[in-house]
Amino acid sequence: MNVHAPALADAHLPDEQTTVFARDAMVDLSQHPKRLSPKYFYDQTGSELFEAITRLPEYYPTRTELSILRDRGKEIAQIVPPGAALIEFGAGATTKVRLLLDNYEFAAYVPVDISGDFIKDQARTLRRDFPDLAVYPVAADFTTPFALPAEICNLPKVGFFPGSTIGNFEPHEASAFLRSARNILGEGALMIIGVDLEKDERVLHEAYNDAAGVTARFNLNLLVRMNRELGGNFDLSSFAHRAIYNRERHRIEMHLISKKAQAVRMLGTNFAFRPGESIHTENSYKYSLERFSALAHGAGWKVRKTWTDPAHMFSVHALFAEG
Ligand code: AVI
Repeated sequence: MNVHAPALADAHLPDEQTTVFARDAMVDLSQHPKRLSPKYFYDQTGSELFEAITRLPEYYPTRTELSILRDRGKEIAQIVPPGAALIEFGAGATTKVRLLLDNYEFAAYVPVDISGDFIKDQARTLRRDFPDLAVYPVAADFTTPFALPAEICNLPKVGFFPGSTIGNFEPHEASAFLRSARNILGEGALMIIGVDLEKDERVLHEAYNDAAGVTARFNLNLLVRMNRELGGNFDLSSFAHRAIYNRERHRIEMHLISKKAQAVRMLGTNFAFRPGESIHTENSYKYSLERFSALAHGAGWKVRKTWTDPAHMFSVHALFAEG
């Protein structure tokens, strides 16, 4: 029996996803130190807040990656084999993939995302704008093995994983993802991947502690979600957003810090917080070109080409799956 069933019924969303969220939250908030998975940032509000983050003056990754894809689009297109299928791992706004589709005639586009509805909508607009492009959406968790559509099995494959989403994986998870992507795409495939770079710590600090407080709202939205979906009673004014750069581990860490001693009740359980105690909500790893290249090599990829912006803020790599 699900012991949390009454609390979940109160939360009015007793579906399978909520049950998984409930289980993860219960386990992760019982750890020392407490933590929550960053995958739970992205409900409707969280996705909108993330889109707002990408437009912030302090948040350089999105516009820098876009500038690289725009400026180097032709060079990227030159190494793409003719008639290839473009497979995007996780599909957000279509802005980035359009830059590749504009520069090169791919035969097919395969967006892979857990949210089937989202990619179906996306497929509809891309089919309208690129009438010659075959679009085959795949609803799957791209971090685990999935099958590519049979229609593209004979086409050359180009993976696409922009946004430095790989930075939100622990290094061993990043390596496992690259290895799995290589298995899925197969020998001879290319992979275009965006990776955020190490840089001046003040720049990193500001990017994750923006003056308008959008990143703080994005972080605190996890508590809003637990209150709404899991019947929690987190008092938002009693937690503060904190993002720090951990130099030894090359990562920005996001935390929610309890401003006082307090007890929070959720799913029939009390969670005690000490003043200053943290819930660790996200890591965003920053790579040097050398460390990323070593990671890719270890997962069976060869770095064929790397592009950065003039200020070396962000990098885009073309990886090749050698036999
Ligand atoms: C999605 N991901 C690459 C973002 C990042 O920069 O790590 C998520 C984010 N967290 C805070 N701001 C943006």
